[in-house]
Amino acid sequence: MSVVLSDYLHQQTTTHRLPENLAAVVSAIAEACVHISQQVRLGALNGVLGSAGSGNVQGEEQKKLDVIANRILIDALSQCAAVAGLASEEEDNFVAANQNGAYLVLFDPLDGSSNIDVNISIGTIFSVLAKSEGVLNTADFLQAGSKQVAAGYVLYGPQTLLVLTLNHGIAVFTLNQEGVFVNTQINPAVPPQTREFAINMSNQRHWEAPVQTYIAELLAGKNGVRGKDYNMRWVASMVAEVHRILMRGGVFMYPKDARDPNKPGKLRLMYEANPMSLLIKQAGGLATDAHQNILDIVPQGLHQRVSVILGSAEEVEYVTAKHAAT
Ligand code: AHM
Ligand code: MG
Repeated sequence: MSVVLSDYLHQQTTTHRLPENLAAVVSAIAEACVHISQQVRLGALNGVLGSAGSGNVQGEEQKKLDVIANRILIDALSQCAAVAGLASEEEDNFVAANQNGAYLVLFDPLDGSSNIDVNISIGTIFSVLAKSEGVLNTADFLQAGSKQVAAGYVLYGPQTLLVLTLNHGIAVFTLNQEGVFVNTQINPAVPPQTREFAINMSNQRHWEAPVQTYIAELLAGKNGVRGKDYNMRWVASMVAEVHRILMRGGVFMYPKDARDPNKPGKLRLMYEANPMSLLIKQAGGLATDAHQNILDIVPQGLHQRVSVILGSAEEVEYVTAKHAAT
């Protein structure tokens, strides 16, 4: 008999004492993502492609679907009594929800925005934290990734998949025709070694020396110090890249570069790097910012950016060690 998301959450409440109100938060996120998936699938038929004509707090152009997905998540999660507050890539400040809520949800409503209009995989990334007592403020959200009580993503690709961790392994669900997430895989494992890397090569001239050296070694293949040929992929959708790595290993990098000295990377710590790092850890992989484990970083701001190197543990250790040596 197939296990659907509500069965899985129920099992977790008994086997791992998952609090019922946390199960309710995860259900609300999943429900919202089913609605987002419907909008993504219809595309031009629903007039949802193209630019929204606005920008977000990070000065990035918003697509119509960025705005729609953000609204769907805020509306759905505000109605969930267990949610105290929300933080979104598309909102300057946190959004207060329910006074008695016990959890905070941080999300990138539609990651990989540059792929929306060209029908390539995109996704929603989410992170759930417990809220401490007292009046909600930004500091409540600034917890290290190791404190996450749940994290995951929904990939809108050839199939819509929910990939979830509650800190006890990973469960993968596939959205069926009836709009129900059905469990299709348990505990994917990232192999420690790999022959596949993902980096935006067009930024090569801006990289720091250790990344230059590392990628040159991979490109040298069998003839170089690594002694094996590597393959490369770049989807420009972090959700798709992380999913590929969870399924077959690899290393994904969006390193700090010299384009804007004020930005320590492109990706955001709280709702991109942290949830992905927890999933990768649960699958036996590793995620660092080239110096330390991403999950140990003490956050300074809701929209803080960070360098990201994640995936197969031995490969991530190799790149991180290269940075320590210089
Ligand atoms: P977004 O949140 O504005 O969509 O940006 C994040 C995305 C990631 O999904 C992806 O890894 C990266 O940006 C791609 O960047 P680039 O277009 O520089 O290759
Ligand atoms: Mg994003």
